[in-house]
Amino acid sequence: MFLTHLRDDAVSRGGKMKVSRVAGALGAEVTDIDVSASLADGSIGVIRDLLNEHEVLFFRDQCIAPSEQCDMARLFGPLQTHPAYGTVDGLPEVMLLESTEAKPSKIEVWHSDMTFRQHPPSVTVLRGVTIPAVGGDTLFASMTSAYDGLSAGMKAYLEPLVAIHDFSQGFKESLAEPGGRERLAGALADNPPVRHKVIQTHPETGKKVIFVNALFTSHIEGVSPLESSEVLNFLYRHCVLPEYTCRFNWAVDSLVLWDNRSTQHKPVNDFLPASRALHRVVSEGDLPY
Ligand SMILES: O=C(O)CCC(=O)C(=O)O
Ligand SMILES: [Fe+2]
Repeated sequence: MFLTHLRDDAVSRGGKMKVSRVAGALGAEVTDIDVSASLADGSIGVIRDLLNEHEVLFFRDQCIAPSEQCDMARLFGPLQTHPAYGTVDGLPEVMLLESTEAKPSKIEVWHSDMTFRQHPPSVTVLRGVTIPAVGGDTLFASMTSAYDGLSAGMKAYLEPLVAIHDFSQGFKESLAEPGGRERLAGALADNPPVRHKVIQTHPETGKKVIFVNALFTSHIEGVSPLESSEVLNFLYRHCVLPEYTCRFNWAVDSLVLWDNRSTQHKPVNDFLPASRALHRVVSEGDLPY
């Protein structure tokens, strides 16, 4: 059963849109909205507040063109491109995330997107294009709730720490493929390791979040390798306790928006040999601090 609460202000500002919270920590399903029409009449702006409140938003039956998906992502900032993913013809900002029996997804671990950049995306917009009959859900976790669940002593310990995030760690399987290093040479050269604070403050909500992830974070600066790996492993396990998560079951034309600064996500790769494909657009909003 979904826990349902409707926000009167959101309903009045966004037409007859309904917002239903799906889990305790994060996530809301938004219904009775036509994203394409709302983009045209400007009423989509209400989505920004909803995203700050719920951290990930789920829409159904939104048959929008890739260019409209770009328009939606642009509400949150300029679009970013990705150095390694394939894209839709003529639209370099629309990444194609495809998993087939011959080429299964390499995304296995919890992460937030592109933290190997000094300015990672603020918001990701993902649309279901080919969806398996069973499986292929995406899991989400709230880094706000995970931060709130730390002890005062652990919060104080983590506060001054800085972690290194590294493209080459996140793409190590691709780099190890025959010809991988050559194919990704430009991406490697353009994306040297970057530093991000372990605990960050969300620029819009002012809430603190945990900002390390198992895909891209290589180590914590200034502590021993053992301390770094043990602290990171604790955080990776803590961040995805079931109480901090929610789960989305895709259909074709489902549309999901998440705040990449305050959440992590993970695809559940349980659908092979079926295929699955999604279109992804990311935007560069304000940085956490
Ligand atoms: O395939 C998914 O469910 C999520 C893939 C992913 O990590 C992303 O779109 O950033
Ligand atoms: Fe991702």
